Amino acid sequence: MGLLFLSDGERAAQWLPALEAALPGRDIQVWPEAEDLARVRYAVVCNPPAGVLKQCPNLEAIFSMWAGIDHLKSDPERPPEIPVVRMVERGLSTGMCEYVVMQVLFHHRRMLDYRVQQARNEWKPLPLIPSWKRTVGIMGFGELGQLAAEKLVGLELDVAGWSRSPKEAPGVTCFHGAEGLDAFLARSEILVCLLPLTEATRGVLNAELFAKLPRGACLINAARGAHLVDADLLAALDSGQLDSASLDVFDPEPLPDDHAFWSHPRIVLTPHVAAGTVPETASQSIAANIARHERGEAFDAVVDFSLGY
Ligand code: NDP
Ligand code: OXD
Repeated sequence: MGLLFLSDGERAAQWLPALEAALPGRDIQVWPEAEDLARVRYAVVCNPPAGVLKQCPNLEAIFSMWAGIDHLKSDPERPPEIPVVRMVERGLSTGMCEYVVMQVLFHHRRMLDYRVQQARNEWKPLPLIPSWKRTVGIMGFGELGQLAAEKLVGLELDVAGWSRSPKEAPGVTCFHGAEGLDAFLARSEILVCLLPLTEATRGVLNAELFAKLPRGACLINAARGAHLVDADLLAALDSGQLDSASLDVFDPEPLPDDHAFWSHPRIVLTPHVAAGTVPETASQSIAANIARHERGEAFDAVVDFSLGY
């Protein structure tokens, strides 16, 4: 009994050698060439085509190729009783740490202002704030948020994290829940969103939240486009409540050609590339999780659908 690789697009060529190396001797079938869905115990999925998973009578777990699970919406018939495992793996984590550190330093060191000055041939050093006096808030202090925070603490930035449940992390001031949000926002000069997209977090980056940040704060959104109310960001940039933003994710993607974000002078934009799953390390993570399950232990990183992540 084996594994089904179920994806849209051309991913199989990259993934198959990685899965075979991590799971030697396993029977691996690739959709749509799969011959016998009764042999499938585990499915590795990305935007799964509707109705395929329910045809696997012996399925024990669904591994999402991504950390976010919103792509599972493509299959409304996914069997709800089968556990879904989020992607947690070294390639994704290191990619996100790089992106967060890069963008935080970009804003901390006022690179947007220097770009404007360069365009004017203007030689003008701006005040330099020591890193320990720069406050950074990580909204969504989970797998990726905690790893990114660790790197920022290593750069001596003054880091806080906000999560649903209480957390502790060395060198980080931790806040949680609705009761901790205002104090967390009030001290976040650079706000990084790494929340999952759920009913509770959709549209959370809005005018009311921006008003609670220190004036002139910067926003970094590397989570999902639907966390952000686009018009509220534009208004906050226009009013000066926000100084600038780095956006990696959009709703919809690709960002439409005529969207105001493309040409906004205070927005730095990337096409959903903050981090990407690396098939080699992701396959090792899937293999370790399958081994855990086959020893009779619980899977790591199982999605709690009552919370939506
Ligand atoms: P985790 O599930 O590990 O962490 C999520 C964090 O958000 C947890 O700290 C959780 O709290 C917190 N959280 C969830 N809901 C709430 C809420 N209502 N209020 C307060 N805190 C909340 O996820 P990951 O760190 O692995 O990934 C986060 C997201 O990053 C993904 O869902 C995905 O959308 C995005 N992503 C984007 C990528 C890109 O390239 N742009 C790449 C990879 C991921 P608690 O700890 O209490 O559970
Ligand atoms: C993810 C992503 O969720 O790449 O893994 O966005």
